[in-house]
Amino acid sequence: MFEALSEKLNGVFGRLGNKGRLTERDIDEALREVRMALLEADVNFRVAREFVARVRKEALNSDLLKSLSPGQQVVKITSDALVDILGGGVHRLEAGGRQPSVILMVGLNGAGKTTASAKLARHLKQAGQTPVMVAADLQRPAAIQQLQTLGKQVDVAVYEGGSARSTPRVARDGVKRATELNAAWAIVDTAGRFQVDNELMSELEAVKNAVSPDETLLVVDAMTGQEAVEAAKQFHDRIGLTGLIMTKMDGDARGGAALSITAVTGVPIKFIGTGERPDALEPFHPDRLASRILGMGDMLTLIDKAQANFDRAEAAEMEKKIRQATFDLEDFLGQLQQLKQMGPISQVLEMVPGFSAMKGKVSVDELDDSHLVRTEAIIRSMTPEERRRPEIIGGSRRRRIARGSGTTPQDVNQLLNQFGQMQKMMRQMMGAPTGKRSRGGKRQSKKMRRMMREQANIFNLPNV
Ligand SMILES: Nc1nc2c(ncn2[C@@H]2O[C@H](COP(=O)(O)OP(=O)(O)OP(=O)(O)O)[C@@H](O)[C@H]2O)c(=O)[nH]1
Ligand SMILES: [Mg+2]
Repeated sequence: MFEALSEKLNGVFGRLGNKGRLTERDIDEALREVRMALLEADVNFRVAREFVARVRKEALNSDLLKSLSPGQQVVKITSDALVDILGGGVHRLEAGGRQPSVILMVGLNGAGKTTASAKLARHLKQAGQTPVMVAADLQRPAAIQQLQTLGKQVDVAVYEGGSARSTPRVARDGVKRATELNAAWAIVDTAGRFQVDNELMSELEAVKNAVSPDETLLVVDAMTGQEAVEAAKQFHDRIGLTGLIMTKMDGDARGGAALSITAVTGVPIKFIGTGERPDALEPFHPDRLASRILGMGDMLTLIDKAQANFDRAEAAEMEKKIRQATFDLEDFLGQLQQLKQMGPISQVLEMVPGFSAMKGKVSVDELDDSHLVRTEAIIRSMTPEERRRPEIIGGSRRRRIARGSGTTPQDVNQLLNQFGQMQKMMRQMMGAPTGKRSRGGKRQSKKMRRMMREQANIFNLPNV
């Protein structure tokens, strides 16, 4: 997401930061580049123009030109402006005053409505609330079945209207069913169209009148760029939206739609979709995205993800093992699996501050998912005894493991060496006896140890 924009902005601000003091001309030059970068990212031209004008005004009004770290202040002003155009704070789902609260999902064909319905259902369920999904797409023959399959995956009840042919009727009956089931939420999935047309809008108006939704969420495909923005304007004018779900952010390198849509329509993005699976949904945090774009990383989302995926008790157990230096390859395998659950490693790493600047300097081969898969295959080909005591692995065992995992004895060797180093590192950072004592004194090493431990807790994997 936002790779090109992020890279360009980092370049501009990097050059600016290298200058001691700034002149008005320096700022204008930088902002011209910022504007170009925004336009290349497919940001709506009016939004780009207003954005740059605001940053310029604030930069010149501040004491920036006299300050000693003007570059940093420009970044701060830009970051605040980005947060604003992205919608300010987090916009949560608003429950209505009755049971169930109704969410109406609308959008063009293929935007991701049905997938997003299931993702939302899962999200609500994880928050301890009971959702019911209502299959009110009577256009596409397979739509009901698609929702039912997803319902099974996320373990959420799906209402379907049988032979009923009236969409408002099915929607209303579905909400009634949700009431009977004592559900807190009813999520109504509707049919899409290839473009915004009168027929679609009339149908949605009728559904809206039938169920009086608390939330009317437009699902838009980030990859369609300014078309998504245009569609959002039309939907909002006609039926009134309370929020947006921007899907396929994982496939959208430019990010223009996300950066323009709220500024153009006034409707906030509530969630973003970052993959096809039901767990690939994130509440939208403008501040985190802004810092991600400006290359400041996104530790908060990473921590959220880590917390959602990691079991506290298990993490404590791991820490103990690391501290006592009994962390073995079996544990390592468990860690790899948890890491994989957080999403593609490239996406996870993108959130680490400074990683965008590091990109290209680190060997990608060491970071991509295929490396994880290979590592996993090697460990899986070991016997439990070998996983516990890798030191017993000699030449013939090595060859057997390589054969079993479709790798080479060198690969196995490499993994064992890396693991050995990792164990050594863990012992050092957890303060287990290493025989040596650094000259830096107690205070520093204590602080360092705490920092490392915190990091190890976040990743639950010390060598990333
Ligand atoms: N990569 C990626 N794919 C997504 C995302 N959301 C949905 N998709 C995919 O987009 C395609 C269309 O998704 P649907 O949920 O069926 O879209 P829809 O809006 O319900 O489509 P219609 O009912 O035909 O209008 C599917 O292949 C989904 O897997 C996302 O966030 N990322
Ligand atoms: Mg659908």
